[in-house]
Amino acid sequence: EGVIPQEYTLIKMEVVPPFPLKFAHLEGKKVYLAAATLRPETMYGQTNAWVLPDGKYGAFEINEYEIFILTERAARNLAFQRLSKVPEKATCIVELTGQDLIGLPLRSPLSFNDIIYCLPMLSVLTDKGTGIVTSVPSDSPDDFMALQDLKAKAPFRAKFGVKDEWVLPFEVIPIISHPEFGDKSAEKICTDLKIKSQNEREKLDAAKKVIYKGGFYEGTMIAGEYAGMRVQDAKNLIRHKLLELNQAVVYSE
Ligand code: A2H
Repeated sequence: EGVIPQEYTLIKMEVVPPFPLKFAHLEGKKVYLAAATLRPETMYGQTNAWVLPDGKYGAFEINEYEIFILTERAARNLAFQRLSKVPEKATCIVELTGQDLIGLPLRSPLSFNDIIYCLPMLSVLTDKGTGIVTSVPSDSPDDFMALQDLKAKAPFRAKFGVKDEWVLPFEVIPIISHPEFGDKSAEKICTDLKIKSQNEREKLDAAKKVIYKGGFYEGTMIAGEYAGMRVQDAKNLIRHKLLELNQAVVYSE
């Protein structure tokens, strides 16, 4: 854990009913995967959600009618940020693994794709954020390489029970244009750095630094309501709109 608190936006990715057997009894409630992001302005380009297959997750009561799926650690932090049914106490209704979540159909705010799916990524950390990540392969090298791995490697899909139709139809959606890297900046830098898979941690960290800075300071929105606006100006407008519409909540750790 860092010394400087990190403020994330938690995107409420709604699990589309009918629910799987493990939490079928939650039918009638709104169940969300709560994905932690620092880039709310990229939500137009979501193609899937990521979980760690071996990770431990739970379904936690946020209030009378809303359930968040995330790590217990994140649920406890949320409870102390006034987001729990029982004040200052995280109540887990169902214990889940990442594998249980793979294949869930999701409806996520701002996403151009109406339905997206929950998929495995091996670099998801369960001691950071919520352990749920929303995937924007146009602008995140990690997301791009993890999606690429699943698309290119049928045995990798099979290992985690991932169906072709959860992955293959989903293309990179250009949402931000960058003077140096174009409108699929993550793909461009992964190609430039000759990154071969999601396991090349050092190269991906280098890629991430370049993209994160570039996209934020020099990028222009080319999709959505704020197309034409600089990313640094659009970011807070989009964030506030998501919060105002209750499609996202603030989370710090
Ligand atoms: B970002 P920081 Cl488009 N494990 O959101 C691994 N990665 C995680 C995570 C976890 N438990 N929780 C959050 N993240 C990711 C969008 C995005 C992100 C784009 C570009 C860059 C980027 C879409 N994925 O992050 O270590 C989330 O991915 C680059 C840093 O707290 C979150 O924002 O700085 C970011 O890492 C938070 O990482």
